[in-house]
Amino acid sequence: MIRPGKNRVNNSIFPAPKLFEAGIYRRRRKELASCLGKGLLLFIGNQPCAVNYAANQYPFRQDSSFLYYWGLDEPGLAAVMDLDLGEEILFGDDPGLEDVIWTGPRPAMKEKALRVGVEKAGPLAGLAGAVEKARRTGRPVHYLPPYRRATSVFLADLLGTGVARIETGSSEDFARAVIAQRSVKGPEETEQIERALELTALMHHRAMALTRPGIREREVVAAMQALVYAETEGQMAYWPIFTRNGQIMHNIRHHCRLAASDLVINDSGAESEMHYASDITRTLPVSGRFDTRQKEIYQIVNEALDACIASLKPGAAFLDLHMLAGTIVSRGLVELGLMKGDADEIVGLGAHTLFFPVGLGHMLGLDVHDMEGLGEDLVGYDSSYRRDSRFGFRYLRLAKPVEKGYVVTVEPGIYFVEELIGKWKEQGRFRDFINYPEVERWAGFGGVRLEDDVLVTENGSRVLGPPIARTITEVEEAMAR
Ligand SMILES: [Mn+2]
Repeated sequence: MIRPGKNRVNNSIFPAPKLFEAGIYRRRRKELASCLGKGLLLFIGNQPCAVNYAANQYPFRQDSSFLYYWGLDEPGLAAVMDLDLGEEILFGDDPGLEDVIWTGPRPAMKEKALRVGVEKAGPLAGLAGAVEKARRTGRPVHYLPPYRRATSVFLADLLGTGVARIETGSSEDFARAVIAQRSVKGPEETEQIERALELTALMHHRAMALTRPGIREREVVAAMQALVYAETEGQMAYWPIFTRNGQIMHNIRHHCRLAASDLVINDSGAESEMHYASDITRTLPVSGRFDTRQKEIYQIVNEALDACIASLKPGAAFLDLHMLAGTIVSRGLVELGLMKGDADEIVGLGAHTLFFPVGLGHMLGLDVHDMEGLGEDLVGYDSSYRRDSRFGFRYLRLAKPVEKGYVVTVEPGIYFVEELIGKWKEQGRFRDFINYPEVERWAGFGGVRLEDDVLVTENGSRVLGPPIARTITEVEEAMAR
């Protein structure tokens, strides 16, 4: 359990390498090789990313698939797996004296390669030769879809083609094999996610204690960021959402001052030291006590979250859980007089998407939307679950059945998006199911979202990480602290 300020300190010039034991990376690569037939698998690590000029850089974030198979968390690396020769080579440059002067000493490539179970290492300039040799003998060169333009340009130079061709020419078989493997988390990975969640629990409880009328959103965000940096020197897993305008799904502005009547959505998570993400949402009454309306909506969302977690097990289609959440939301809104009619009929037609227009959740791992860069449909859909193009369904990131070892987020919500309500009312959309005059009386309510991170187990599921106040009583108690 993380206690603030009690983490280990290492005063040598080198930070301690944050790696799993070499055997884990070796096993992962062996399994990948056995899934794919012939040719060369090319892995391009991320490069430094300039803010406003080359030497002023964003904090470095390694590519997640590179981290998964090769572990090394620094810029300027690439790797190949030669499936025909059974050979693995890591490419990267040893630091020269100038590098040492500016950025300090670093271990040699050879030494770093051994830490992740790779015997051959060479300078980055050698990569072109390895690729050229494979292509001369007519063997295919596979790479994963690039999501940074710098990687596309690097690949275009390497393969002697244009950026546009690079961006459409990645290997789907390679991506599918990586997704199959990364979807099922090993115990070393769920442990990392739980470490991120320990920090996230501290963040959320700190936010609960700080949130009060008159405070600015960014003050609370700053307190959460301070915790993450002090404990891991790392980053949050994504830019935090902390807003009184929680009806805006990805509202990353923090400029507002909170008032007693507001609800505030806190959707924020930390990265573990080895870059595994957490993704937690809580909704707080700024006054410290939920009023009647806030309680009513909150209870529905909380019930939907409990029901979906209880139904999560191997073989359960995530789309069915999404529909279950929609049914509970609809039933609750009918009871409150905001909707009319039968909950199953409402969900079948999609009328509830006025209040719940987004998906129930997504995969979680090294990326907060895990593996989304490899192809959202490849991650969340399969041959029997195709993306539904209707409004309110097309945003679903995950629909297919889950398997043991998957880690997913479950994040139902109820949102009052005034522009959407206005448009639907004007069109008379689902007027048999939506009580528009009543809905309009809730203008300015905002939104409620609750989100936990859940591991699919042998027979069911387990909510990962330490408990984070979620019931009405727990949240009110945490806010009173
Ligand atoms: Mn999420």
